[in-house]
Amino acid sequence: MNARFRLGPHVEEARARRQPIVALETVVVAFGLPRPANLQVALEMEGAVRAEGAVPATIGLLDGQVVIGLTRAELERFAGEERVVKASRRDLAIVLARQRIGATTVAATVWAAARAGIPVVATGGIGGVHRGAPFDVSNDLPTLAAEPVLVVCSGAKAILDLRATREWLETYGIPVLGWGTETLPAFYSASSGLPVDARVDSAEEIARIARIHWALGGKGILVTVPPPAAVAVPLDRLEGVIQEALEEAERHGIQGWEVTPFLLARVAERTGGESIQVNRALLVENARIGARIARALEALSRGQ
Ligand code: PSU
Ligand code: MN
Repeated sequence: MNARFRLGPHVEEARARRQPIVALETVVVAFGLPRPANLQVALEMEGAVRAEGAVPATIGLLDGQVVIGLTRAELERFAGEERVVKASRRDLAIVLARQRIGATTVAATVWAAARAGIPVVATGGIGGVHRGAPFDVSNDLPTLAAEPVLVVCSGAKAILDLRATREWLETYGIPVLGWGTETLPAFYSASSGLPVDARVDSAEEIARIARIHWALGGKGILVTVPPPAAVAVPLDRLEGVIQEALEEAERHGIQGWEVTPFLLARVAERTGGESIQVNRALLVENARIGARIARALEALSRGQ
């Protein structure tokens, strides 16, 4: 790592003590959730990581540096009124050169975590292949194919073409594991009906698979966790809402990086905030499971 990177004090300390670390992204904070829930959820995710004995490293771009482990005061800037740029990998140099505040997507977060030697990232739903636009593929996918990082998520966002996204992962050799499930979760819903590559039932088993995958030169791994049953919404109940949101995006000519935040906000509006409740719950749960996996990986590398 060079001067373009800065470790937060808690992450610096965690590294010195060889504590497990979980990286968290900031696009979900700045663009994925409304204020003030966004800051609360970000802090709850960090708390969930700590409660499982790991250290959170929330990543973002500030003052021309990639910050790995934002302090609370820094994190508040991503959640507040200041202008924040959505930064995927193509934006990194531009945002850093201009010293803007850049929230990192899953792609940019995975990329940064790989540079910092952090093997686990937790998020809500990854980006993927958009419906009706097979050329609109989130950079989350090729970055997962390029970096040896394990991402804990609830599948890809339900606004996407999940079948095409699932195929893409297969084509690029990214193992898709199901946490206590045989089918890929669909973000707000427990199941998309599409198969995962293997059901896994413990963090230790995931750590063993990940270690071998990386020893073989493999790159990204997805661990997919169904949203907590108490808040999950059946897939067919959301389909109409998603269709309406997609039509609205089309009518407004929404394109590029704005598509995902626009669709998420419309789904939230049309479900009367129900989708936000699911999103919140699954983000915190995924952070918690990410911490357990990070701990199991650390134990394996210590030979325990
Ligand atoms: N998970 C959530 N909400 C989000 C995201 C993930 O629960 O808003 C963000 C991630 O940062 C992901 C991005 O990388 O959505 C995908 O954006 P795009 O489709 O433009 O690549
Ligand atoms: Mn896109």
